[in-house]
Amino acid sequence: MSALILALDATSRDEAMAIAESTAPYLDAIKIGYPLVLSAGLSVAGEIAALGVPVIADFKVADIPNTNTLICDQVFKAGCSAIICHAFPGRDSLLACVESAHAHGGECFVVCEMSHPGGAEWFSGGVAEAFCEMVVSAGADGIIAPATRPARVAALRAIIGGKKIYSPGVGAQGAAPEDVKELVDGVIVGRAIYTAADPAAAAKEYAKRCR
Ligand code: NUP
Repeated sequence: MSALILALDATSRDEAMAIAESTAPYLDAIKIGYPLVLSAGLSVAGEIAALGVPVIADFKVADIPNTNTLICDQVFKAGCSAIICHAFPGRDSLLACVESAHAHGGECFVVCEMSHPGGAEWFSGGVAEAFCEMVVSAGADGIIAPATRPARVAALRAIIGGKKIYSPGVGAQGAAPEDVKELVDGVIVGRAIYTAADPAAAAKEYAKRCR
């Protein structure tokens, strides 16, 4: 059983808000990122949060510690509840994100292995495991791990224990909720919901399949 998180990568504010409003009753969170924020502005985070749905900012933050702090502080001030960061810049950079998140009562998630085919080229060769160790030592709240490779999700779960796993790759990238719903805390679904003819009906169906 897992939560359902909509990846709202629509590129217009009005379209995004219409989808957010109609799907909100079936969602546990909405993930926003560059596609929406670069078109609609960061204020869209507050508008979505005002619907009563927690907002996860998928900015894959990957800079020096000071810049990471500046980015994360803006994200949380805008109304987001969680930030997604990269681990490869190092433990100090990740720690800056964790500290900003926790100072604002939010959460920090770390990309440990990506869901697309190329994600297996680099992340799968021991790198994801090293990132998971860093997640534990830096006190981050959870990881992003691929629904497209459930065996890898299980391997990473063994390292992070009870920390959260949010898992993209369901729908357009080919995985099904049933592939990972018992292994993860949240399934992330984007195009299969927001480009559906009836996004609310699609969200309702995915929510049922995550339970
Ligand atoms: O490994 C990752 N894979 C992935 O698809 C890490 C991510 N953050 N994502 C994001 O999840 C991706 O950027 C998109 O916002 C969402 C998946 O969307 P879709 O493939 O379901 O449309």
